Amino acid sequence: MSDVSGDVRLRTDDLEPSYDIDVDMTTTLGKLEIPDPVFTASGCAAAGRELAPFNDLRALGGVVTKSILLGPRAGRATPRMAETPSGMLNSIGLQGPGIDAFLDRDLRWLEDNGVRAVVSIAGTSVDDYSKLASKLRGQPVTMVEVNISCPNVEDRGQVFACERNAAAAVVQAVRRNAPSQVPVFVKLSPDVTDIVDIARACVDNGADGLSLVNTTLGIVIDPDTMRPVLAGVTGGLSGPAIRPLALRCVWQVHQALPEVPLMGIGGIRTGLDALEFILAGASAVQVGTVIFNDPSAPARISRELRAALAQRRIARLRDVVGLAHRPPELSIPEEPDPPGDEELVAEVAPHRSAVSFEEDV
Ligand code: FUM
Repeated sequence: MSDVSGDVRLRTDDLEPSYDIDVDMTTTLGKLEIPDPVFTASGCAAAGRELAPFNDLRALGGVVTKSILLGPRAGRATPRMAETPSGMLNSIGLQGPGIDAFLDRDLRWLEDNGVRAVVSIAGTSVDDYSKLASKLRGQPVTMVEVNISCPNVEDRGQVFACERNAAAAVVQAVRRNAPSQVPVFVKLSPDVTDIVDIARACVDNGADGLSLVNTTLGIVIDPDTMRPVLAGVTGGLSGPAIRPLALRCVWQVHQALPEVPLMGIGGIRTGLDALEFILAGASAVQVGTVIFNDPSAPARISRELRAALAQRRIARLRDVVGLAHRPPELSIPEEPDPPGDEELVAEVAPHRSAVSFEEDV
């Protein structure tokens, strides 16, 4: 699947820091301080085990597990994946072993290996979500991600993320039943007219943060069979093809709700892609589709992001969250000077960095 992650991968060697800056990659997600902003995205590596040979999972922000339902589920009929230009379409249909088996086997493995677990839950009713959230009490869970945006459900009415009251009801139920100290993030769909409206409904009803975005609904037709390629006909489009769409969602939600922590998701395959999401307002990113092409991508992207920040003389990741929203007249120089006595950008407050930088150089 060469095309899935794009063919121009930025090599780590190209981004070796040329400035002697020890970048602090710590990020804040709700009440949590996380040492690294790169997470694996739900659905691209089950519960993370397969990625362990390729990444130090403990060093990543965390592993977002494949969305889990109350009971086991076989998912949709095959074929359920198709390659597309710069992306792929999936219609897995929330296949999984059910919450009890997941807790016994997968969550235990993550705990035993010291990996921060972000447990993604999905259901077909508000009651499903309540029960799933209750099941997480007393479990080694770092965060909960509430997946209300899977496009591969039988009934579009079950895409709770497409309607503000439905989204609000699920979030309320999860927040009431989930362990109180565990941040609840809600994963939204880009397939809405006004994502800020849905984001606001989630936050007003107890979401601690938002994951932006899930896949967007697509279709591929085989010109030989003259039929849809996927047995389920439609599927969720992911990969670099949707990056500008996902970035736009992060931008809009950060602009409207700047205090709300966001995880950016959508076609991230390099450290510079991740940096775009951070600059748009994400405090962390999730890496998904690229893993099919490069299973070591999460660790590589983290290294590349660190190097990209060092090259820009940014000492703390958190200082550039949302920095692209500053007025254009406060631009930083395109080519930073070589290291010298200048103050680091990151020694001033976020969103004011550019001002001081300009004044200082
Ligand atoms: O079909 C699936 O299992 C996909 C889930 C999702 O995109 O949330």
